[in-house]
Amino acid sequence: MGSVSLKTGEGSARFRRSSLYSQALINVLMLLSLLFTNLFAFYAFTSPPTPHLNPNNISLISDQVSLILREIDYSQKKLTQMEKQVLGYESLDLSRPNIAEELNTFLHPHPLPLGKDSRTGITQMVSSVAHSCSNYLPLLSKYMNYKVGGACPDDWNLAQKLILSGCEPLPRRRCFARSVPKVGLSPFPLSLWKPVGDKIASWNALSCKSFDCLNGKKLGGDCVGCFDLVNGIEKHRWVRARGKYDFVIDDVLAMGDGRIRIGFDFGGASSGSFAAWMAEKNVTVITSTLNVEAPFNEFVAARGLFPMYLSSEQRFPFYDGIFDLVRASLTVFGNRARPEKIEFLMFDIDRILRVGGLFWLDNFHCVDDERKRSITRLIDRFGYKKLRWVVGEKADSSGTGKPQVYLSAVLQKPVRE
Ligand SMILES: *[C@@H]1O[C@H](CO)[C@@H](O)[C@H](O)[C@H]1NC(C)=O
Ligand SMILES: CC(=O)N[C@H]1CO[C@H](CO)[C@@H](O)[C@@H]1O
Repeated sequence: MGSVSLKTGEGSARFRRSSLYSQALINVLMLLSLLFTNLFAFYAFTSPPTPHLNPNNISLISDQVSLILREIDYSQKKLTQMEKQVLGYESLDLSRPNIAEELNTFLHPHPLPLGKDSRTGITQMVSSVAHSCSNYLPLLSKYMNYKVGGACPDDWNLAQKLILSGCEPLPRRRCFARSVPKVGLSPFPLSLWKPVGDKIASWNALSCKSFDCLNGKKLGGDCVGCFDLVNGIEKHRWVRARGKYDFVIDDVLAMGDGRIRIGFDFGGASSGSFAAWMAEKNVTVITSTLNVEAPFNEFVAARGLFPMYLSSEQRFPFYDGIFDLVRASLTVFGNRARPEKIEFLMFDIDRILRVGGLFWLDNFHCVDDERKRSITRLIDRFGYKKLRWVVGEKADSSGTGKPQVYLSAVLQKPVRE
């Protein structure tokens, strides 16, 4: 693991985990470099002592010492360089040609006008950009190439591509976003289940141009006809169980002793129906969703609910221990996600849940038995109280005929020392 330092501004450094191989390689390099410099020093200082030391000898020794120091310095630089290459990223080099001026301006640190702040000790304000952005510098520069104070380019596809590549948060801040007149918004709580008109979103970058079109598509595992608020499955989901893996909201709320007031719905692609049901129970739920292939965020907002545009790769932007409930759907973990990825998420979910709060793992799809065992082991490590735990096979919805293993659970966060 290494940290990245940007030439301008400190990155909100997130680490791509290096493979065991590259980690081992770095260790070996480090060891070799240490060994060589030490041998060199050993040789230099143990060469036969001279009986008659004169000024010439002394200058010779000092020459040798500075040679050694130069050598050490050189190997250290070389090592850092190699480490960066092995880890797959370089510093964000803003001196490269064709870098958008606005990117430079954004990342330039701004000294505090009154000098050092006595409470925090900081002397300058620094804007951040993720270290992964450095792998996509030409794209990022294209994204940052806009007229300050003018209209933002209509390039959400580009922005989302950067975000999904780990370049998050994005640094664009000084242009006017496209404004879409939101025609036909309904008052709350009528808005929760009232069909949303196509006019509330911009469809430019999308292949579908209406919600009707989207309803005919399978958008991620969690959204099948999810924009159909009248006849879609979401009209019954979480209130009427389709099988033993589906828990109903009333049951889960009862497990929270009537103290479930705020929640976080962390799904892959969501039109906000879980939050809508919860709103009817007077529970405020934030829905995290990207806009992959559909205007999910606009749709959730049009229902009078709180959408959050967030990829699953970043640490949740919430303080510790604040949520009464977190629901995570199957899609967020991804069928073939590495175990570490699930661990990153679990720890973060644990962090934002309050003691006594509930984690609702909703229809987690285990690709195989090993995945089921590893998620079970992981959950056990957190010491949650298993209020509900249902695991077993059900017919595959994708139509391969092979039964798939699913896990649904409601878990209560324990007091921890
Ligand atoms: C939600 O809050 C309103 C206003 O306080 C109240 O009238 C209503 O009964 C509450 N609904 C539920 C399900 O608790
Ligand atoms: C180790 C070394 O270089 N010793 C030299 C020190 O200086 C005297 C006189 O100049 C030489 O005779 C030694 O060889």
